[in-house]
Amino acid sequence: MKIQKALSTVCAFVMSAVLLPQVLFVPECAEVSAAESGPVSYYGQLQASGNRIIGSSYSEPVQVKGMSFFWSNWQGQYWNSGTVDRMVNEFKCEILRCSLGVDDQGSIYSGGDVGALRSVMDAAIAKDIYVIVDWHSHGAHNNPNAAKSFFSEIARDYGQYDNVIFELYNEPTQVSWSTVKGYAEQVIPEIRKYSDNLILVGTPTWSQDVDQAAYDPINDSNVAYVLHFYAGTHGGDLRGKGDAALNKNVAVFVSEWGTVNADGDGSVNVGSSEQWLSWMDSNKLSWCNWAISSKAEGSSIFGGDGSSLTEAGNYLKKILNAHAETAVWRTVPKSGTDPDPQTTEPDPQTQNRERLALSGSGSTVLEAESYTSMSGVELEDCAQGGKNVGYIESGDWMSYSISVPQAMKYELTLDAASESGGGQIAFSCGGNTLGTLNIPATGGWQNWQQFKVTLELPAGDSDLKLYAQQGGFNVDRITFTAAGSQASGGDINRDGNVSAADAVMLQKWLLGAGNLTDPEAADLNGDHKINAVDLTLLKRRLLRQ
Ligand code: IDC
Repeated sequence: MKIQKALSTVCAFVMSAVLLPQVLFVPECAEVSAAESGPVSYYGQLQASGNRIIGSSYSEPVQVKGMSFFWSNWQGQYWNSGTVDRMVNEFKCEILRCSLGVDDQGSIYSGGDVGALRSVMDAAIAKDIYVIVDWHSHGAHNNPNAAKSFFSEIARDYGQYDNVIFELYNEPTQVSWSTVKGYAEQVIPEIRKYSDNLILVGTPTWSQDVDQAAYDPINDSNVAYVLHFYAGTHGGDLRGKGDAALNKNVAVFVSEWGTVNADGDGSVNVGSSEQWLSWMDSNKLSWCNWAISSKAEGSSIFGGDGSSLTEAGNYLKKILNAHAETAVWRTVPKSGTDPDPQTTEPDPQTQNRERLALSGSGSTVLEAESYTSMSGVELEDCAQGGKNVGYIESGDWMSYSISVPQAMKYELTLDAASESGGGQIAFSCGGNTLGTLNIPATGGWQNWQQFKVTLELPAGDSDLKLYAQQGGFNVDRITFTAAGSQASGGDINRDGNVSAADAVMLQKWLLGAGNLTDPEAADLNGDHKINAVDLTLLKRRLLRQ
């Protein structure tokens, strides 16, 4: 059970103060208000999903942006809630990275920094933003035990907060990926005892060889690999490594980047920074910039007086403020939440729309235009009669109120049309992605074909969302066929249909003749045996069809 961090009441705040006995928080209680609701309440826990990161309450790619603290042992004066508040209020950070100073032998420079780390984490949680706990070392693999005990303690105390992200190793230098991976495989289980939150793993050569990690990924379902760059030094070659990793379908996280040279100094390289920023935007890569510091070097956002903004500071503030203008959590009400009654006219097409009750057997047809809410789509006359949903572009979605008697699999058959193909739909309920479907070209915007996907729908009332990861298709109707545990089966000869030919193939095989092209599809009742029961189930299903 995750603890909700929408700290909308003082009560909730006191509760977290009790859970985390950091007395430090308590004097701030009075300041907590409903306005503190931030990206974490909106997106939920961050989760690696293919080469993107999504949220546990938001099934589309999430990109969050913010700043990195400097080495705690050298710029500890910023490690407090005042800085967190300034970063959130003035810079509009959605994430902060805490670079806990750890030496090349893998030991914390100053044990006292952990207290400061905790107070920064508490402040970030109170602000409802994400916070990275970064084991900021160039030699962490030399001392896995130190990292294990540190992360175990932090995960125990903070792992239940969706806000928290664990970064195991800032930047390995000249060590092989297998060494880094071996280290990570020792530390990850310590965290997993308490938390399934996102874990970031640094990569060889100052976290540049993200491609090497992608070729030999870690066996854990919520890991992203770290890419660091400095715009004054790095360009297209390093982006190529990032692309290679993404093409291997792993999640990538830019937990640190600089506008300046790789030594942390020099002036802001605006041209190169813009190229990197647009590359990160197009790949939905989350990032933190180096650094919250007033050390006399180009990457510091604060000047010698400790508070005024440097060239880098002004630049970062501008970029982060611009991001805030379009950040989804600030601008888009959550689907399923009531739009503001003062400002939104009821949509005559969707008001009074009834919840579609799906039965536990047989088929139910849903007209695609009977959504209860949508974003970006339009209706048009359909060659199959009535209307269809059209003009679906990437990022558009439709949501349908459904009700399911018990959690079970349904085969969805979409009547879809696409002139040029490339469409990709993600189906989700309550923010959980249930499955995806590709829509290839059908030869025209009104040339309808049927495409199938099997989804396990949750019991009770829910909102089923069709989200266009890639647009360029129309939908006319969706047929739900209850499939119980047999949904994915049946297409034994893999010709794309469940038909009498499949029953013939299964029957022959049961009689000792011929092969099953897809033996898994022949296990219709999912009991891991293929026998006459499966044949009977298949025949019944064909009769129903
Ligand atoms: C740098 C600081 C610099 C300090 C040095 C110590 O900017 O003042 O003397 O650390 O090692 C990184 C590292 C980050 C570096 C930064 C700039 O993660 O710790 O900070 N950098 O060199 N990777 C690439 C660049």
